[in-house]
Amino acid sequence: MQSYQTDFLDLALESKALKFGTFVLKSGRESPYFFNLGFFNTGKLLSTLATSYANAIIKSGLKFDVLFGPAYKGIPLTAITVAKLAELDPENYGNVGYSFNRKEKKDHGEGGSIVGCELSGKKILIIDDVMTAGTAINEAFEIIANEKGTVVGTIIALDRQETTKDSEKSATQAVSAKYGIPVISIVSLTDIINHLNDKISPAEIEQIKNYRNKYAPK
Ligand code: OMP
Repeated sequence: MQSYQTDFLDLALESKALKFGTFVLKSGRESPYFFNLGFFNTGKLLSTLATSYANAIIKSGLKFDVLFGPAYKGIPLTAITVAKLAELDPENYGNVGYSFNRKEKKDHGEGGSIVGCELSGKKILIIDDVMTAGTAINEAFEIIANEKGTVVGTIIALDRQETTKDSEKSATQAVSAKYGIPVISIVSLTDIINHLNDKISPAEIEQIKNYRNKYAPK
C-alpha cells in the first residue's frame, strides 16, 4: 500500500469516519462497517483527504479537463482536490477545472444548474465519496450527459467491493464495464482489512470478512 492510502485509513479511524457496528446502507443491506466522509471536517483532515485523492489521480495517469463533484458531498471534494492537484503536479494538472451541480435549478442571475467550469465538450472526471450500488454515480453521469460533457473516469475514496442486487459484479466493476471507463479509489475494502487487521478487534475483522465473503463479486 502507498503512504497516501495508509495515511488516509489512519485518519479515517482517528476521526471516526470509519466505524464498526451495525449499519443499514442506502441499499437496505446491513453492514458491519460504515464510512462517513463527513467526519473529515477540519482543515487538517481535509488537507490529508485532498492529498490522498490527488495522489490516487496522479498515480492513475488519467488526463481530464474538469473534476466534477455531484451535490452535495462532491462539492468540497472537487474544490480541495483540484487545488491539491495543482500544488502536487502543476505541469499535468495545474489547469484542471472544477465544477458541481446545484440540486435546484437557479432561474435568475446567470441561471443554470452547473457551477464552475462548463462541461460541454470537456473530458470529465467525477469525484465522490463511496460507491456501494452505484446509484449516486449513475445520477452524475446523467447530469454530465445533459451538459454534453464526456466522462473519462470516476474517483472515489472507498470502493466497498460488494455486488449490487442485480449483478454478480461489484458496483465499481459494473460502472466501469457499463461506461467503459476506469473507476479509481483511494482504498478498497481489501485495503481496510489488510491495514486495520491489528488496529481493530479480531471480532470486528471477523464480521467484516464474513460480510465480504457474503457479497464478494464473482
Ligand atoms: P450508492 O449510491 O448505492 O453507490 O451508495 C453510495 C452512497 O451510500 C454514498 O454516497 C453514501 O451516501 C452512502 N454510504 C456511505 O457514505 N458509506 C458507506 O460505507 C456506505 C454507504 C451506503 O449507504 O451504501
